Amino acid sequence: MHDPNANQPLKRFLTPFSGKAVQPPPVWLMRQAGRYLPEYRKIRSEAGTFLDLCYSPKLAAEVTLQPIRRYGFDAAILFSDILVVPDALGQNVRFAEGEGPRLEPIKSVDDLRRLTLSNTHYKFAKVCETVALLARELPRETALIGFCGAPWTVATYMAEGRGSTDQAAARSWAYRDRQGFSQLIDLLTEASIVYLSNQVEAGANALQIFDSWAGSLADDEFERWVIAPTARIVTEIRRRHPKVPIIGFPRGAAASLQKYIDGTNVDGVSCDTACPLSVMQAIAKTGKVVQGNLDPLLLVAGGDALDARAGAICEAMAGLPFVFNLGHGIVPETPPENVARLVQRVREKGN
Ligand code: 1CP
Repeated sequence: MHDPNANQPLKRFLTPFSGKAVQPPPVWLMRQAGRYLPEYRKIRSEAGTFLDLCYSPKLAAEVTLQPIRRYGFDAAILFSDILVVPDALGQNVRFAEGEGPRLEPIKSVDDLRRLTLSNTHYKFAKVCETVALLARELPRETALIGFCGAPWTVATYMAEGRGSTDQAAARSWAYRDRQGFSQLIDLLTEASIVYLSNQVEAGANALQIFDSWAGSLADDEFERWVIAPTARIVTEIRRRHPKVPIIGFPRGAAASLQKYIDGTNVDGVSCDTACPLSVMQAIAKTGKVVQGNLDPLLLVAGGDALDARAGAICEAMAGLPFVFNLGHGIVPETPPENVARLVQRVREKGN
């Protein structure tokens, strides 16, 4: 008998990237591994520092698998962090308990001299050991997403020395000394190409480039520091690995989304919570995959409001190449049972 699913890839997450809709849509959530899960907190408290956890393949693989076991997401995202790249390049990076990342700030080209691509080998290899373990251990139907931070977003942390609300240190450096700042961006671009290629070679099925602070730049600066380096990463990865889908997440840049897609040639975009559903529909109708965009705080609130919005997103995107996700990462206050409720809702509603 003819099986209508015979030509579907085994991993449902990958189907929208061939331009086809899947019903119900594949679902995974940014930061699906993390502090909202008690089993994560247990391993985190036993693992030493946060970066120790990122460089311990067995433990990092285990925390990647935890949300897959609980919820059966269609994709797992490698457990690591975007700040592994500056750490591997040689910048001093640490995660202060309850305060977020702290880095010894890079202020000028002189400070850049301490960072080199040849430093990265050992630490990138540790992360890729995690990828290889996951490629073996994940269920066959679950895709594995590798990732990096986009050069602009990683540079904001490197220049500021910590997370910031306005990315002032990086924006000012870029205005003051365009050439010097572009050396930092170029270094990060090259490191990201190596890092992502290594992840694919170790077994990642798709890649996501997190540009969490893309929304803080003026138009021309956005082209220079967000679009151009991302385009170069996409070109280089595609040349080496033409079949691996690449998703961009230019958070806060809904108004420039089409320009981002045209300029970078990514296979899909992750949309933040503020992105209108009409914009997501228009992009998906061009054949690009759209991912998004439930408010993570609605996942904390739960209840009927959660069901209603999840349903509305699924309805708006039905029949289009779409992956259900949040508009940003899960927050630690999220009740784990609300995540179960959401996955159930997407799978019922999207059917
Ligand atoms: O102690 C802890 O457990 C720290 C919490 C934590 C976790 C769970 C951090 C510190 N990073 C992570 C994991 C992480 N970070 C993943 C793993 C996979 C998953 O999603 O499950 C990913 C993809 C990231 C990406 C990341 N790190 C981004 C991009 C996405 C986003 O949230 O915007 C950014 C900006 C970071 C930096 C970072 N790392 C950690 C924190 C608290 C932050 C944000 C700092 C800030 O507020 O600016």
